[in-house]
Amino acid sequence: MAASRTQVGIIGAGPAGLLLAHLLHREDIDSVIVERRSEEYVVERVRAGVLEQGTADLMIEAGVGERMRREGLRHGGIWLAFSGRRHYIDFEALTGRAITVYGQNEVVKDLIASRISTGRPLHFEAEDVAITDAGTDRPSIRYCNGEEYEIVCDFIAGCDGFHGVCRPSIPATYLRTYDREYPFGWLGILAHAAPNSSELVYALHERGFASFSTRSPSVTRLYLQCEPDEAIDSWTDDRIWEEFETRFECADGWRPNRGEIFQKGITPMRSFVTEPMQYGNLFLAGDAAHIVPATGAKGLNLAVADVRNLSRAFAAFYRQGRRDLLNTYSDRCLRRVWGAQRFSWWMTSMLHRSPDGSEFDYRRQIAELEYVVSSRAAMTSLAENYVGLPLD
Ligand code: RFL
Ligand code: PHB
Repeated sequence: MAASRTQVGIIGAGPAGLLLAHLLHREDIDSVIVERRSEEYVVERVRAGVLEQGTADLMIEAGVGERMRREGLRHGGIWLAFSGRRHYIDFEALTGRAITVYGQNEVVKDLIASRISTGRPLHFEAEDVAITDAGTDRPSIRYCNGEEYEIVCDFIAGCDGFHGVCRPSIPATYLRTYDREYPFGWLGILAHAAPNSSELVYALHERGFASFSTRSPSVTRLYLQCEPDEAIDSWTDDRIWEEFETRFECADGWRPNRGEIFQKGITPMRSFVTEPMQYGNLFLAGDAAHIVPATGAKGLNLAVADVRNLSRAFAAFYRQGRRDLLNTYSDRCLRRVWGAQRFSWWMTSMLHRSPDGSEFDYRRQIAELEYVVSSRAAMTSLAENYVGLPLD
């Protein structure tokens, strides 16, 4: 077995693992990233698109925001559509802040390029990744890639998403988990169609939720509420477009431009939190520790907030021998995580039709939307959560 040492072993090359590695590099702290999938798979995986202002600012400050600044689309608000009308929620006027629409796969591409330019290790296609001595002060990562490898670490950062190995490496008796599955999913598509709304649209219709987003001046991203375990083949392109046109139906005549659908996938919706986000010298970050339903656009942003905290805690440890930020890492992250959980649950409940919901529930949801678009206080509450709660 080939053995090596590092300061921080990072499992997972999603946004959490890659950004953590970058922030540690800037503090001159060694790390090794071990990723199960190929580079191509990681870069092409289609996911999030909305960056909170704090996320975009952090990427710029950390020197990995140049392309995002050029190509990302700054949005000053969103539309809420229901009962045949669209209402604009003006984030900039209400909070002085905005969001940036820039695909998660572009963020990952930029972070991989930056990692490679540092010459620091990033191993793709690692098989049988496992942690040994998880609860000790010398945990190690083992994996195979033709040969067997062991990396002995001071710390391990578990950035391996919801289905990774890090969370299951912690004794179940040590963790408490909170879980909620929603009785619906999202069918997401990418289409070669010029986006024809300058801002995102979130719609509630009698037939369920639909939303409109963008990726570039020629690519539209759209989502549709569907059954969580529906077969994607039952959704032909024509059926998808007809469903969008029905659910977005509006007195002002707006409907998304049609175009060739070149990617589609179904995502389940769930809320999940693990407490604490630490076991000995193993720290969980991002989706490895928590999942939010995508309606609040918070998952990637929470992952970024976690690794910002974690990199600062490692820097305090290596520079000043302080453990206090490591000891409080979990509590500090969880405060913000629960804030985002509440907001994501609220947006999801307000904007979807539940199969076990009644007509009363639908009318109550419409009344809630009416309130949100007519009260400055309610609008501000949505806006300040959507652009991102304070990072500290
Ligand atoms: P990731 O991105 O899942 O990365 C984890 C990485 O770990 C690897 N891995 C392993 N590596 C080694 N050994 C193992 N045993 C491993 N097991 C797994 C995986 O291959 C992967 O590369 O987690 P991370 O870094 O925490 O990032 C989280 C975000 O990806 C996620 O929260 C967001 O995509 C959620 N999300 C959204 N978040 C937003 O902030 N704004 C949005 O607009 C937004 N929209 C979305 C979303 C997620 C969606 N889907 C598909 C779930 C829209 C959708 C449709
Ligand atoms: C996206 O652009 O992918 C997107 C937009 C809004 C959401 C989730 C995802 O709530």
